Amino acid sequence: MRAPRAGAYSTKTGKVSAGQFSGMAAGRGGSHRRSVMVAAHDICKPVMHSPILRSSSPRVLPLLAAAGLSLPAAAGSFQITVQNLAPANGTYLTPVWGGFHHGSVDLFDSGSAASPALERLAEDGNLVPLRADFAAAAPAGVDGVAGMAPIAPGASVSFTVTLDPLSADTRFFSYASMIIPSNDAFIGNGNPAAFQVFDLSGNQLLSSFMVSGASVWDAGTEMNDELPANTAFLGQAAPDTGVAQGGLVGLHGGFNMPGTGGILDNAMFSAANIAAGGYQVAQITITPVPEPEEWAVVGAAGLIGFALWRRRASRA
Ligand SMILES: [Ca+2]
Ligand SMILES: [Ca+2]
Repeated sequence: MRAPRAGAYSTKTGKVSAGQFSGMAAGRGGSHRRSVMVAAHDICKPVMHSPILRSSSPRVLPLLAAAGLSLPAAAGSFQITVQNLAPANGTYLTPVWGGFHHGSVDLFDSGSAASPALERLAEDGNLVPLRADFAAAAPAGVDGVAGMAPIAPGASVSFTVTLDPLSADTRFFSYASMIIPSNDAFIGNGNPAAFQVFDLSGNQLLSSFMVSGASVWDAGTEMNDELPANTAFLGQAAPDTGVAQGGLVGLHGGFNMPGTGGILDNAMFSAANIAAGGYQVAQITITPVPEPEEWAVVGAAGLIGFALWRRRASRA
């Protein structure tokens, strides 16, 4: 048991107010940088897209490609959406952090002790220290948080950022979120280069990936006793409550067996067995958002296409 700290994530009722999370998401500043280590589980089934329309704005590519037109690369808005893929009575997620960076922002290494910031994320869903570390490690990076409260199975949340696809400062993506309920389970990529979103020409390489139950991490900072009083989203009443583990970050491997009074014995989480075959935790998508003027271009392109189609149809 450690002393409670402010910025908590937990209640006796299993409900958390939006205010607690919006506060957590706000902080930046501090310092943190660690070595790079690649783990196969960091990659979590990326869906790679072949380069599309070189020298074209990714914001309007799908529609312009259909119309046979292209625009020069430019900065624009991108929406990052997180869907909780857990089944009913499965795991929830704390608000999901996502950051775009230069490729060497290292959140953690499997087999090494968690940073203080990762511990706060994994035990309480507190993103303030992690965002501070990110700001220090990637001063020209861009980040945001999806969701303001626990994200239920089936729910989708998102945030929007402005990115320059040609910038080396925001070419790579990292993410992190706590699995709830749990002592210190989380999802995230320890390999900073696991998710390259743009190539050197600004083409979008990655638009979506899934996170499976088999790739859930244990921060190694808190014993997995799953006692309600120690477990966020069950009965934990204050942050940083639990039995210190003193371990290393590693794959979680699943909750305690049913019948032991743990998470899976709670009716609300009877289907939260992350170790079950095929269990999916989340899907994360990164989608360009057309600007209003681009919709006008797209609309014009559609009219041109329609006119060409009519001309061809009338000749037939
Ligand atoms: Ca643990
Ligand atoms: Ca705890």
